[in-house]
Amino acid sequence: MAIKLNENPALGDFLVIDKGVEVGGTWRDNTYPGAACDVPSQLYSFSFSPNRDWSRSFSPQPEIHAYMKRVAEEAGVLDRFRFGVSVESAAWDEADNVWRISTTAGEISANVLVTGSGGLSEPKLPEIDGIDTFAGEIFHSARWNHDYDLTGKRVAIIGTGASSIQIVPEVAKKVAHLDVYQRTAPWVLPRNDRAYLGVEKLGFRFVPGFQKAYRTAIYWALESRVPMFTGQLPQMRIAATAMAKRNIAKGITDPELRKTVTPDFEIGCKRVLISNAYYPALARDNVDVVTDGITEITPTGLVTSDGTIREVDAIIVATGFYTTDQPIAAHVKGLDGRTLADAWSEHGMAAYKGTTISGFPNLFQIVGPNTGLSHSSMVFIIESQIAYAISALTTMKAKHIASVEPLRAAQEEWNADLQSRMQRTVWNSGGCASWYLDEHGKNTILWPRSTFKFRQLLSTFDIDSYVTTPSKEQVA
Ligand code: N01
Repeated sequence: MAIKLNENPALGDFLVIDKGVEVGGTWRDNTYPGAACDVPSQLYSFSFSPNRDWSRSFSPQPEIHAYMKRVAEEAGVLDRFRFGVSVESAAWDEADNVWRISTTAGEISANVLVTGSGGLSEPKLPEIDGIDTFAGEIFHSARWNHDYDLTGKRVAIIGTGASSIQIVPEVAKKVAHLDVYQRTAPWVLPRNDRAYLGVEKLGFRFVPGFQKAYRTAIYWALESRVPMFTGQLPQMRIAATAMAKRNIAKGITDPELRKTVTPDFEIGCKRVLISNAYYPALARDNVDVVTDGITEITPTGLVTSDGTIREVDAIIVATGFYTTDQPIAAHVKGLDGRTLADAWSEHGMAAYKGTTISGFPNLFQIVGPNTGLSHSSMVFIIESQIAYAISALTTMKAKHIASVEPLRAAQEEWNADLQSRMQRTVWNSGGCASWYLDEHGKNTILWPRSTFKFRQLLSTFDIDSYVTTPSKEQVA
């Protein structure tokens, strides 16, 4: 967003507030051993800034973070960032058509507010009795304590999601013993990860069009999987399930353990994970998979429902993030002083085109409600939303408009269509609980159509779907 605003100076001045110490978001915060992207590298980069230097087909976290820092630096936008500053509140001032924003570094006002605060940014800790009393080392996967050496320690990891399955193989190699607390077994497909060949790297760098063609091929390969999730081609799930079961059989020989890690819901219902190292790690002598629920944590260990106490030196909490209750929502106040959290309290998160929200003029959300993907790169969605916001700002400038707010009817129509499509997706009907569903069982996270449809629907700012206020000079 900063780069695109910088490319359009006529749209006005801008400032980026980030509570972190540098750019990178999730790739700055998630530094756990084994952290890597499960979306192919070529697609996990900005279309306007291809990375010729990816070392592998799936990039490790340090490379992605370095790429992001380089892109921001080369675009010359870093001096617009204020790092280490948090937004405490942002309130829409209807009289002056500005956002009044309180930050930990003082007050500012802005005509337009864009939130890029992330869908998976606020760690969610499990509510387990006694967790605060644990006397050993305990940290969340997204707040890894690199000062604590796990070598030779007895360790527990809670959770078996995307973060955990990347952590387990790395940690298992160095600890004395690892207990993996599995509440729900995930489906895990093989990861076709490999180092790029020298000839490919040369191609990316020197052959015009090669990298773009490579990226396009990956885009369509991933896009072809949409019908598997959205219900048009559920048969695709049969092949995927068989592949996942082969992955279990390849990594684990013990029939009991194979059974323990075989999920009992339809593939795709939760995020499909990819790893070649996870199952072999679970099969190691120094690793146990624990499926009895954790009832209590004592100062020295974890107690499960069967009464067993397992003593450990450290607990890794890989229990995910606040997702359907967006952390920034309590801090953003729109018309009549209503917060986003208030607006969403009854029926869950909802927006127009995942980006703008009725009752919240001049607010744009990057990665807003129902923009998430389970099959492709979020960078594609993010770029679509940024283009939409830039188109809105351009329209506002050209037409001397001070504020835009989506019509309630337009927002309702958008969400009614979206939720009716959602009914036949595997996320809603596949027999699992996941972070895609809110407390009412409503999927307010994912986009239930193709990504090219999303891009098409957001290709230009559709002012007819908005309530607009003319700017003061226009009125005068
Ligand atoms: O979190 P999760 P994550 N007691 O919410 C379990 C992205 N990501 O950090 O399934 C016991 O998926 C919970 O169990 P259950 C990606 O989009 C991407 O792993 O709810 N267990 C689950 O097993 C991903 O989907 C990459 O029954 C408890 C786990 O904790 C998203 O981030 C890498 C529990 C949480 O899994 C989140 O992944 C990593 C409790 N009280 C992450 N509470 C890439 O490669 C929760 N659990 C790009």
